[in-house]
Amino acid sequence: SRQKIIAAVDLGASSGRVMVGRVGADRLELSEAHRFANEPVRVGDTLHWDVLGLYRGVLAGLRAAGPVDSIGIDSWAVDHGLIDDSGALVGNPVHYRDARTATVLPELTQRLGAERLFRTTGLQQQPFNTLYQLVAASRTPSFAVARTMLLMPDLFAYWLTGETGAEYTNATTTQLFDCGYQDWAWDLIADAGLPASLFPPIRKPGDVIGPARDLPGRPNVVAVGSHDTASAVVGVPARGGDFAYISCGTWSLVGLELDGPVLTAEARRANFTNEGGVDGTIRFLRNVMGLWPLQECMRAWATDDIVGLLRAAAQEPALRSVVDLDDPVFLPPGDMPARIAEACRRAGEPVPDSHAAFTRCVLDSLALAHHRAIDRARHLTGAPVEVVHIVGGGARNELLCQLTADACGLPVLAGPVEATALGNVLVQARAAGVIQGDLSHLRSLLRQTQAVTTYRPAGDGKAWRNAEERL
Ligand code: LFR
Repeated sequence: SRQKIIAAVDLGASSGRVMVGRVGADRLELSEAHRFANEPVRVGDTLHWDVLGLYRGVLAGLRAAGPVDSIGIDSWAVDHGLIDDSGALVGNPVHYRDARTATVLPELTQRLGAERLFRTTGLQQQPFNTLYQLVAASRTPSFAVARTMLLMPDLFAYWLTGETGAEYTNATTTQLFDCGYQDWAWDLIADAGLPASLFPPIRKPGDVIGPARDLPGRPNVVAVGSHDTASAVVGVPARGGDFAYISCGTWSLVGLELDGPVLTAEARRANFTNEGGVDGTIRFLRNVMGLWPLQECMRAWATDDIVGLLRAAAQEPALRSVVDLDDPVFLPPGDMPARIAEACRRAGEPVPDSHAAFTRCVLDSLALAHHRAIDRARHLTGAPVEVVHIVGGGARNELLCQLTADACGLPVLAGPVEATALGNVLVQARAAGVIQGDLSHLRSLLRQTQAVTTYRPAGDGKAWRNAEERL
């Protein structure tokens, strides 16, 4: 039978991977060709991505993958490189957790108006939105020679193919894309003082970008949902429409798949975002702090024994200390245990006294935040939610999945862990013609081929309501 071999490059905030998918009408198998660390580098006051190191990992992975029919690239959103007339990188791309935009967000919001920003772009307010990053960059000397802004996956696609463009799903995360007109928000761009010429033409998931010039066989690079969360949502093995999803990794992206944006004042105040999904869907979601606080605690403790930590955390008393993980104090890197302890102190919660207690505090707080976001999403849209899908690395975290089921009072279906790579592969497979149909069809192939674990809610939710009150 007809089958394709497809490479998915998936770059996450803590690691990158190149996965190989084998896809046929009834077949979807994924294996890992290469995984590499993504380690940001602080130079002076600025936190950078090591983009050349990442590109080295991408190339090594694509070589390890062997002959493939096509390649798709996704990564975290909003970050970008600027290139000059000759195609050279202007400066080194900056990490979205860098502090350079701290004063730009309030300044621009004041100047452009929060309502206008939301009505036009549908986007949440985050200090790291590309809008604020570009305005900060525009005040540096090198900006004068910048000609084109390339979002991360588009930058790597450019290095592979020589073609420039902006993939749609990721472009919608910039806060510079008009969710009504479905093009760059030219008026906003002008009023922000940014040159229109910086923004390349939009391409859609499934579009062929061009052949990878330096790889054997010159396979085509194909646009996918290049925002990792867009690919992850494609990779949710949902049956029907009454589901909420949590794409859980460094972030938890918690929300619903909708047909159109929700641009109410209520949605804006709740800091929900309307991001563009594959096939014209809207990802109506909230950025919840995710596993980042735990990752940062582990970095501070110099341990990578996540299994041991989770086992110990499961033995800790439930809901002893909870913190509001939506608080932006948790956003930057740095001594996370100290910040959690301080948040507990301020809120009158017992300060965790062991690694296990800190871990439990983060997971209880995260499950609460998951519930809060799902509840808000339901309320803001009126949409029914019967089941919560958890995909991404967090789907492997049994304690978190159970706590989320308990906090939400809903069944949690966990998996696949590699939903992002699977969503990336599926969109390429469809572009290649080896599978057909809409998202529900792609998802039925996921349900046939990928393992999913069910967690039933335990308890009556009272303890969770009480903890919620304490926040
Ligand atoms: C997840 C993610 C989120 C985005 C954040 C920053 O990896 O892409 O969707 O808000 O990273 O880019």
